Amino acid sequence: MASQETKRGADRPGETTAAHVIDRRQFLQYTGTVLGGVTLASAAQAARAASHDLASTSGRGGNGSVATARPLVRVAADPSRIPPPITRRRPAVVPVTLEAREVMAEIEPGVRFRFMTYNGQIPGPFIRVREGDTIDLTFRNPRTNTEAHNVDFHAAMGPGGGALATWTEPGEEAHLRFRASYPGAFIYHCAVSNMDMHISSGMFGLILVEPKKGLPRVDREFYLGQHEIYTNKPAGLPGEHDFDVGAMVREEPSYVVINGAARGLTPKRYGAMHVRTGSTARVYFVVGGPNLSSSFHPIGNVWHELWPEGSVINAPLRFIQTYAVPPGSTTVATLRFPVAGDVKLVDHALTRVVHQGCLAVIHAEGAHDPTLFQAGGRRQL
Ligand SMILES: [Cu+2]
Repeated sequence: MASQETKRGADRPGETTAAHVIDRRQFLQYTGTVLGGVTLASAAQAARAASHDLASTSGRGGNGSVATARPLVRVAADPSRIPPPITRRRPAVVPVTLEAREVMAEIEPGVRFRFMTYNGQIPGPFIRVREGDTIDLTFRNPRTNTEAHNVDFHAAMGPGGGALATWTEPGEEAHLRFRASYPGAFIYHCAVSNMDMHISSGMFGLILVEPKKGLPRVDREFYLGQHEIYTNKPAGLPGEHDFDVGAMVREEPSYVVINGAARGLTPKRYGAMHVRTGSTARVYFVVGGPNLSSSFHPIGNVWHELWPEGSVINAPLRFIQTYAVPPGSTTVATLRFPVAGDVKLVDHALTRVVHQGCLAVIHAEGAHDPTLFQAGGRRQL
């Protein structure tokens, strides 16, 4: 198998051609939540309207940080960018290259943040191997970085999951070989001394170790990762946000995001995921944290099968509405789409959806049986 080094999704234009653009009101209707009183987000919106500190005028970052005159990269991983299911029946040595990249990008339009990533994307590249394979990892920390980085694989049996073996300063490269001796979907993450900050800045991803007999066939697969970002300004306030260690210690994030971007995988930003009615999809979901669990829920649907902890070797749970996924873990779950329309993937701690950006959309297109679901219209009383 060829190297699984994933090309940077960061500087691709993204899927911005979605047909359905929602405004904030629709967004709130979608999530079934109504704002009352003055909120953090609405205050931030007012501040945004009043502010002249727009990203487009930049060149002067806050607190002496980098200028942003050049276009900002996209860190949100393409949820469809997953290596195909493995068909071979013998173990292989799988070369994998991960590179730590510290990049300035937007959490939401106008809000800049210095992310730390694997290969420029959040979550990091989806690594797919088969039980019994050997991962031959090259880990690079380019000279242009400012921090030490490494990788702790929960799929690796050995000290630190490889954290010490891969610990590199800027300008260094390290190598690690390990055998994927047990199946499942596992997180990998940075594990240097201030690992909580590095994970909160984006350094986590998922490695799938397929069981020897493979996984059930599905029509589509999607790759999503949730984590929280602790910044020194309220969510939505334009300009550059710096990392706020105090907020992290208090566990009070500004943002809780899916794939590194506030409402990133929605029609209004990089685009929704798309499926056909009658199809099936498998979702690989990793929670980086570093501190918050996700109450993972598909609005207007149900997890038809769900493998807790990504333990795909076990029998799945059936028809699960909301499932808790702790930091440092994963879940694998399937959806079916008998009805056309949007399925919104959220953390059902809904403040994180309304005020902190935790939303991704799967849009199902096609015909469906109206006896299963049909809106009856509305009228004035
Ligand atoms: Cu790191």
